[in-house]
Amino acid sequence: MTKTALITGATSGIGEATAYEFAKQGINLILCGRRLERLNTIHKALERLTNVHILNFDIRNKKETFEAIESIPSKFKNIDILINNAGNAHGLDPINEGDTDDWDAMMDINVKGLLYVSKAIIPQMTEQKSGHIINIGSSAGKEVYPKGNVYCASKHAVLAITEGMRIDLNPYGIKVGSINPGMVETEFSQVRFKGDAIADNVYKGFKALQAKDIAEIIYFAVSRPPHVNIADLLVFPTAQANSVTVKKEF
Ligand code: NDP
Ligand code: 8X3
Repeated sequence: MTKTALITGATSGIGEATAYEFAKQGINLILCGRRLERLNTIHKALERLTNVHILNFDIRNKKETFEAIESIPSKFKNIDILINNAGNAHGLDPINEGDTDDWDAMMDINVKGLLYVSKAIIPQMTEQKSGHIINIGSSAGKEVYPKGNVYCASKHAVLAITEGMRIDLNPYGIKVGSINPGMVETEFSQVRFKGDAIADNVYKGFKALQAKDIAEIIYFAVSRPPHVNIADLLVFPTAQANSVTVKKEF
């Protein structure tokens, strides 16, 4: 039976690559993000391969989030797969110099936004007694690195929420897992450094993971047989050993 997936943060990076990977596999798609133009472009590119519905909302906004998910047309209403991917780092500063707007953004988007989207979708999964939720965490959710403080906290929270979901949704046969990448070359650093030139150097001197690498892993996770749940997966580029050890060659 054809499955339907809702992907947050589908306008770039890992979310966009996952949309392409899922479309190739014929999975129906609900694609979410704030940048409407990008959603329209991706919609156009993928509608030849599968059914696509776009939802344009900010996951920081609780009301917008619930209304957007409520508005999903009946053809897409049965969501089998939820990919909680939307998120970013904002800033890289020692805790004593951190910007409270950055802290708000990371906790609001990476943690609370993920919870709002999940809250809106889980009831139909519990009713159907099936479903699959994948939360995109990070190596930063397993290890704190210098100046990573609040971003690392938000991703540690994603891991705790994933484990809590897996326990609480266990009676309903719902799979819950997290995929935790190390450095992936996306718009992530442009957002973190607010377009500053420093972002251009983050992935220089080594081969970082690409969004497609993570998308393929996400598809692997959702295509396992019913009795198999990838609960927690950590993936680094070969050049990276942990958050601070990266073999660079110039
Ligand atoms: P990108 O910046 O390329 O993508 C981030 C996505 O999140 C965009 O589609 C963006 O869409 C969406 N998003 C951000 N804020 C909001 C918001 N308030 N409301 C709705 N959507 C939002 O980065 P990545 O693809 O790298 O990041 C995807 C996930 O992977 C994040 O959770 C990130 O923390 C995680 N990750 C990334 C790593 C990396 O090194 N790149 C490593 C480990 C984890 P739009 O702006 O259109 O709303
Ligand atoms: C992103 C990984 O190490 O760039 O989650 O913060 S890192």
